[in-house]
Amino acid sequence: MGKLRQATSCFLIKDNKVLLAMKKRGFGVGKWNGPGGKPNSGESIEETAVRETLEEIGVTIKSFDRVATLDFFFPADLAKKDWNQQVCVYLVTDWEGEPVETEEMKPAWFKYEEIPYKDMWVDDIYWLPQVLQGKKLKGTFSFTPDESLQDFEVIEI
Ligand code: 8OG
Repeated sequence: MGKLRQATSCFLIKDNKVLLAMKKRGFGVGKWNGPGGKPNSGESIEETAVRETLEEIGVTIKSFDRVATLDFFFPADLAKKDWNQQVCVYLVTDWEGEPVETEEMKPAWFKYEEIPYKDMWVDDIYWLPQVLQGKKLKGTFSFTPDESLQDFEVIEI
């Protein structure tokens, strides 16, 4: 198997709250998530994280910490093949600008105990709480054809 295509997801943190943004179009539409996406050609994964966060919620990241590397695998039929990817997750504690709604996403702050996991990717509940507790993780998730979780492993690194 070749190297997984990479993508990013950034979570802004302030006063024990996390910024989630409702995805308004594309992959993951209708779910709360951190801003993120895929690299343009020649772009590093860190550059991607910064650009996508600016494009999607209007905020310029000043510093961030890579907190999780998550590999996602879907059933190998043609329709889903393209979905396999590695998502690099960052916590962001320093940025410039106020989060704003864009064509792509609508941001909102959530207390940790009020994170709407039922309106997020099904796997998020297995890693986001630990990441918010300060843990660094590596995870592998596989999905069934109807996009529920088939199997997963999350380890602290
Ligand atoms: O560029 P595009 O909008 O297609 O990128 C998809 C975004 O969704 C990208 O930020 C990575 C992120 N993402 C997945 N799968 C999962 C997942 O299972 N959980 C979370 N929280 N984000 C995911 O592609």
